[in-house]
Amino acid sequence: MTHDLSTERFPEGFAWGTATASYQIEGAVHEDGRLPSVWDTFAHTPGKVFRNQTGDVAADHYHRWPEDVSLLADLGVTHYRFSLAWPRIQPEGYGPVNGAGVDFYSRLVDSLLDHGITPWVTLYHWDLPQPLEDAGGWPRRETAEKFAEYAALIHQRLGDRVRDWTTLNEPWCAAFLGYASGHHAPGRTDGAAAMRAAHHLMLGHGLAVEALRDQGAANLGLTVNLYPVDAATDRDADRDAARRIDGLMNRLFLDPVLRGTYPADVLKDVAEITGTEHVRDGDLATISAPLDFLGVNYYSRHVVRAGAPQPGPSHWVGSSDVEFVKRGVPETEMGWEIDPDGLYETLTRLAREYGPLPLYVTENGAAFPDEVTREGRVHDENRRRYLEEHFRAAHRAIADGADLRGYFVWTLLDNFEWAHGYSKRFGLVHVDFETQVRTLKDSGRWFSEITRANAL
Ligand code: PNW
Repeated sequence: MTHDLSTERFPEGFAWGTATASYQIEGAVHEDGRLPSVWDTFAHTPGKVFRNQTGDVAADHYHRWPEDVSLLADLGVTHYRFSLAWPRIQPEGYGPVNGAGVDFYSRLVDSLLDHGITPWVTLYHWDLPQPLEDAGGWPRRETAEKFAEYAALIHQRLGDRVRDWTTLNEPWCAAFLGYASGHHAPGRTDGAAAMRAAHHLMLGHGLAVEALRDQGAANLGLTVNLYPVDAATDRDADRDAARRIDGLMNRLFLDPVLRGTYPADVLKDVAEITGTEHVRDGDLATISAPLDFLGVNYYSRHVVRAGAPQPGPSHWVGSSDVEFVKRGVPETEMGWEIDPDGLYETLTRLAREYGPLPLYVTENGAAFPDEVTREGRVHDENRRRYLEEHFRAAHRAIADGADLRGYFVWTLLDNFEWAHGYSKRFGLVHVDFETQVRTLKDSGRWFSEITRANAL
């Protein structure tokens, strides 16, 4: 299906939003019964995060949420994607609901609805309750079952007002940064454990979808982070490196959900590291239960070549030899090359290879080192241009058949950027972490024109 779009209009009813994650913005880690997640433990372990910074206070959203909802209203968004902190809702990861924790999200949802903003809830954005990690974490099958119980419990409390649910954010990061390279919490460095974690994350997704469908949930999806992967040269070895990275990054998550199979070539690549004993009969049927949409987080492209295997932990399980090549194009502060065509390729590839499926860009954005001027402005033309180029790429993808229904900018507020602490600023709103003063950046002002016009 192709849409008849004039050059700058988006389809009628297109969702425009911003996205956030609980641990990155909330702070208030000890309040109202919340217990530690793996990210509290990790951030408080010396040497894991830039300058040993933590999410203890973050952007203090737990206390400042009314102001943040006003900012969303200023931005003119139709939707707001945020995640729930599992350790607020079930502090130990199992057992009864913590009412005070649920109340926080319940008030937030009510306020969003009062402002005409649709709440778009992510159930898991990496803050696993620490007791579940102590019991084995995602490499252990029971964690998937616990996740589905949590999903069912919170849906009972919010499902009367929240219609749109995403199970997991970026299972690739949770599995491979968390358990293989150890760059993210819980910081384990065991490739076999990471492969089991990947499967149990997908199983948790499937079990949660089953549980929410039983309760009549309307709009269910999964968010994955995807990259086009190119070989640096036509050499066979480099093309094979591209196949392997595409396998681990993209197909290992897309195929089970959208095709009900694991990519055979990836299982073969990792066979010496781990078998498939942890994949039980029926798991893939659970994982591939039909979805209402796929969420795509897009930041950059990978260009790779084969090299020599590297000693030490790698998040590329079985492919530590692969080298990531820079092409010399402009980068964001993360060192990620700016590549809007990659978003077009990602969205059209999904439509072409995985069939018709409603898509949402659930994250896209850029880190740049922003400063507030004496006049109280943040002139972030680089971020504005980054967003405009990516919006244009998305628009082209729609014109060429991708069923893209919405776009969430990462992110509303400058926040705790995981292992980079507060050193990377992705927000449309600047946060002074000394005073917690919020300042709408120029990119945010510009975005508010886009959301209102539904056009570029
Ligand atoms: C995503 N990588 O994380 C997350 O969903 C956000 O919480 C995060 O703030 C945002 O992107 C910006 O980083 C990623 O190393 C973290 O490839 C790391 C990677 C990709 C995504």
